[in-house]
Amino acid sequence: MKTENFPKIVSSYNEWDPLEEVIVGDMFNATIPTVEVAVQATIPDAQIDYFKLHAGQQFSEELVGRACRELDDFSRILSDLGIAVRRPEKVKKTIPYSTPHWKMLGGLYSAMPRDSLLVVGDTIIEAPMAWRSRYFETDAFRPLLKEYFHRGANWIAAPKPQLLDATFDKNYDRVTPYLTDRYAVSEFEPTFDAADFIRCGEDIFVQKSHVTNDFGIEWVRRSIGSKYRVHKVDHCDDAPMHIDATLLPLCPGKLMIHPERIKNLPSQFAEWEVRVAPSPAVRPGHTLYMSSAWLSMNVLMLSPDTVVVETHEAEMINFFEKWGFNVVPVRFSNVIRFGGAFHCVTADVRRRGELQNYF
Ligand code: DAV
Repeated sequence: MKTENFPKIVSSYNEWDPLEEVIVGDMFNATIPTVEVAVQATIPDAQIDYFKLHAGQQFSEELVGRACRELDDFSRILSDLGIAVRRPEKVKKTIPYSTPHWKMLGGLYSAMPRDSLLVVGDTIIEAPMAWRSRYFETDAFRPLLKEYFHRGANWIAAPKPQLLDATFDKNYDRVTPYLTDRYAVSEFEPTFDAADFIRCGEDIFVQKSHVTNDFGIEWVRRSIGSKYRVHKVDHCDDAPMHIDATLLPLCPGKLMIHPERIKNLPSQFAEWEVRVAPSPAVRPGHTLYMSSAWLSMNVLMLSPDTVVVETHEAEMINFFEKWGFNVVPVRFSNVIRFGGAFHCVTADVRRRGELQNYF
């Protein structure tokens, strides 16, 4: 099939060019994941017993419903701004499944396409995710992926991982994995979550984490080719999973970082203005099932000067306004309970702009 004459349907090289089309996830039937090594390593300790007791059941109907409504509202806000919003198919997650080697009581959700889909230029890569409960997570996005392929995009999936016991290191370092190099995933086979990568044109930054190994990073490096340089970020996160609450390039020349998770700033950013994110709002009783409160940093750039921030994060809103950005505040408390905010729940399909070198 000849594809050269298609107008580019998928085209996104960085985190900030004007957003034209985006996939927004869905919390439909969000299900409590089965606790295994890479889950235990990354969810808050306080949630482990609850997850063990209820794995395979849907999370509270009430909370899931509220999160679904927030995602619908967010989608409407983006549509009203002229952005094409695409949503996944509603796929049930409470269905048990198995491979020849293991059984899961159910899946997780289709809420966070940033985790499962890596968009690099005109290519969408399905990530080989390390949580067994996320094994079929891209199914809900397949109708969209097939459509984008028919309209000229490249669509590839990383080698399907086996996720055997050998894929994991149950003696992973719970305190300083970045010093000992003992993460919850071993180097048995390539695994990564797309959200451990962050794109700045020709330069792509990645963190090794409890779901992303060197094998996975090397697979991405070779697959995307010599137009890109992939840099491993020297972090000091005690439970790393996803770079997008750690290091966020906002537009050319402006970088937001977490106050404690960056050990050595990548040298590429030496000339950039780097500001440390303010602490998240304190919100008693706001149970976070899968993350820390630093999802406050998990913002989405709509263009180089406009950012979506959670309504309750007053300090963060102030931080962005003082730095010269326009802020679009959006209510998202209920989505955030499930481990992601605006960057996580989206996958940029198309941003206006070309491949550039920003350093
Ligand atoms: O702070 O728990 C969340 C990253 C979500 N993609 C954290 C990291």
